Amino acid sequence: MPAKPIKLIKVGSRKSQLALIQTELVIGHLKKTNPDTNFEIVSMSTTGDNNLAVALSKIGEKALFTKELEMALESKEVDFVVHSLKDLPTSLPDGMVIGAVLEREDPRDAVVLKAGSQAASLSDLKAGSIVGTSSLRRAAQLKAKHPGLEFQDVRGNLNTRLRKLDDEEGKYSALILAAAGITRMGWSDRISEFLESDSCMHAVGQGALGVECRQDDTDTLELLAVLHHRETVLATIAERAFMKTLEGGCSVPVAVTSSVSSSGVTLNGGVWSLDGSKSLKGEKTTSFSDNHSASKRRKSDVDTFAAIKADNFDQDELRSAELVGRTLAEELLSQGAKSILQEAKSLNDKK
Ligand code: DPM
Repeated sequence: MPAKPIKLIKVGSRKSQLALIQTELVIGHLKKTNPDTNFEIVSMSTTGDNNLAVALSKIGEKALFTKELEMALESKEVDFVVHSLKDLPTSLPDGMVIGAVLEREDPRDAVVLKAGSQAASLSDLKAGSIVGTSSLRRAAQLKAKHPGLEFQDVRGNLNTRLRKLDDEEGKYSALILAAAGITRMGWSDRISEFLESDSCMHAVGQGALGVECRQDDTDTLELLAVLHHRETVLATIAERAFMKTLEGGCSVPVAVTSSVSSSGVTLNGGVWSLDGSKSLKGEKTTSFSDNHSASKRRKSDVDTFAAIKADNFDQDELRSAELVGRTLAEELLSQGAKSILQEAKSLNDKK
């Protein structure tokens, strides 16, 4: 009997160790249910990887870590691409969708101290200590909480950053990083403190993996759909709808936390000025039983929510999640969020 033909799927990934670990993780899940399929990783560098000297928030391109990979998708060089969901803009290029959002790791930010540090947390650091982060979101929130500390850019992939931190001659006393990335690298023993939402809310989508593919590639969408994690999908749709309505990107301080219960989605979100002195925060809950008629769209449009396509879940629930994000953003905009964000944007451009 002739052997069953082996199907080959090509998977795009950035070249960093973390990106490759995340890509292997997704492939590992898919291999379990698709034993007759081979997966080949096609890795490439992106604009974000190639501009390490320039502050992340100043490269000025939203698709910083995704553009080259999306071109490979478009030309069918690859069938899907694995990303950290927080690096995926809330609007994708025409024809692209997020076909899977995997169960979220701990979404919190974490403090990593210089090797051998006597401190146990940010509060223990001496006034004037330098904390490395290129995230305006982290710096803005933490400046307000720790006025004695100095926040400075640090670039490079996680391996480079840890090396810069531990360098005895180096200037950094601590780094703020996503717990999820540190954990996936196997370095969770380096985490000294987890930041709770009262000191630093996390980024939109943080801790979740998103898989991008072509919207019309029904075979790949079907392959990926089993990876979708319902609660993570609902939470990240709410967060991404919030960001999208605020028109935020990585050049403005926007942060969230969210939770999903059996009855609905709750979103906390805020915007900050760059120095953290001004902020607007709010909380909103929507119930799955709410009547969605007001936001009903034509059937043909109903299938993506902040670029996430999850046909295997109740679309009314996804609509609820999108609504909570949009409504909270509209509420903050009506209270003056726009001027805080515009000021942050223009100050950051001038820096
Ligand atoms: C985005 C930000 C950062 C990354 C901005 C932010 C952090 C940049 C920095 C949008 N992407 O969070 O406010 O600290 O200098 C990134 C990391 C991960 C995905 C690393 C990290 C791993 C965690 C995950 C970089 N993208 O945040 O420590 O998968 O969610």
